[in-house]
Amino acid sequence: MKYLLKNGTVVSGNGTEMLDVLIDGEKIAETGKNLSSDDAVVLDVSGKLLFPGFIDGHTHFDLEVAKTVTADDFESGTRAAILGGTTFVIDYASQDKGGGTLKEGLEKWHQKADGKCSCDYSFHMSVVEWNPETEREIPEMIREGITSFKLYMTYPAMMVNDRDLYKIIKTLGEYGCFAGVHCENSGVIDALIDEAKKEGRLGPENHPLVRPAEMEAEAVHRLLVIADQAKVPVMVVHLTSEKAFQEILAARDAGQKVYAETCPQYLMLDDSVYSRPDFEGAKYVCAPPIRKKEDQECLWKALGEDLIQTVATDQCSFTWEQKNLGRDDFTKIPGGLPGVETRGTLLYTYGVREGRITLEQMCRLLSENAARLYGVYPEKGVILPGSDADIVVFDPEKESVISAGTHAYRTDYSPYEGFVLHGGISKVFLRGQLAVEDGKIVKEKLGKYIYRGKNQL
Ligand code: DUC
Ligand code: ZN
Repeated sequence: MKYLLKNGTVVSGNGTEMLDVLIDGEKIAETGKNLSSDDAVVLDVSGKLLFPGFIDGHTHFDLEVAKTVTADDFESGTRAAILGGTTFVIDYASQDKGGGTLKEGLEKWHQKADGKCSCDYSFHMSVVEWNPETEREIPEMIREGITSFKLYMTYPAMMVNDRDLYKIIKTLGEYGCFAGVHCENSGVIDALIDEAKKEGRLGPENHPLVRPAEMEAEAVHRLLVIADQAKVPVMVVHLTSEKAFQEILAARDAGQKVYAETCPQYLMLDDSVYSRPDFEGAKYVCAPPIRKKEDQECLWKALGEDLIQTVATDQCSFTWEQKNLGRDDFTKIPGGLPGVETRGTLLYTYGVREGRITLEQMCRLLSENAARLYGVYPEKGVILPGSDADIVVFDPEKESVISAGTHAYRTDYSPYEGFVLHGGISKVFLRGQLAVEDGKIVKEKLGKYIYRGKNQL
């Protein structure tokens, strides 16, 4: 099937240009002025922005958290993703603690995802235990297209100690791979939780108090010292706070390569959400927590100065009933928020339109940088001849209001209820197939597993 998109504005990481785009089969065949074709379906996209399909490098679909499972699995989650212009998600597969292998983790995640996805998908691999067998499995993972890994400095079921953190980071570096790391100081957080419980402070307003920004910054600092010793680049995932950001800047000033990712919830919301009445704060419980207004402003400024490489979602959704599992004890509230459906439109409305970032930066943050980092550039992340025809036709004039009544998630609330959006997704092409039209999925389950190469950023 061929499509010719006429008169759109193609956005890339380094400019915008009015160009026609010819799609032939799964690929972009040509871009240029005044293109014509005898056998293509011609679509007039004047006034629209054409972005390379958005890439979300941080999702959790069908994940067990706090004795329950996320409301959205790969089926509903990737439907929401493609409706939001995301054509490629990278979810976190995981090894099980207590003798699990990486291979078993990968098989488990393929079972969760294969045949269910409406956008392309891949996995990072969470390494939660390090032993000679795990080490031997790293090249096997690379052959399976997994070139990025995840490490946790918190959560007893997932975290690795500093010795293993160093060993894993160093080994990954030997293979040209890197890890994204969840940075929070586990021990002090546990102690602060003990204090809160002893004092009978059990409501969600205590969640940000037991996971303070200082304990994120401490873990970021420690991670970066360890990665420096290993002489390997590393990524801080879901960066939330100015204090942690300062640690990244200091390491970069000293010559270290450090990547950073933040998420829409840390840009759009502040910690007053935890004090909302009637247990509403539970909806916003996630780790690390949502921070203060000053942190929010720091993160926006960092995006505008190209000091954060990507905005991913950390999508991890729960229903209100699931959040109520922690009614009597905030530490039992399953942590996480939905996000894949509105990442692009929120970043456009509150980033580009507010003058905080440019269109080119939006393209780099949502698409191009992630494609380079996660080893799929230039197949993905750019609109160029030979690239996958993953294209978001974005209408800058469309207006809407976020509401749980209309969203695609299986959650019965939205953390962004009532937020106004300027700009919306008109069409989405996934490898040349029209998957979304007028805000509706017209072809589903087109997604395929993507074997990734190595980081090029
Ligand atoms: N944080 C969350 O809030 N949920 C899932 C994983 C994570 O790190
Ligand atoms: Zn996460």
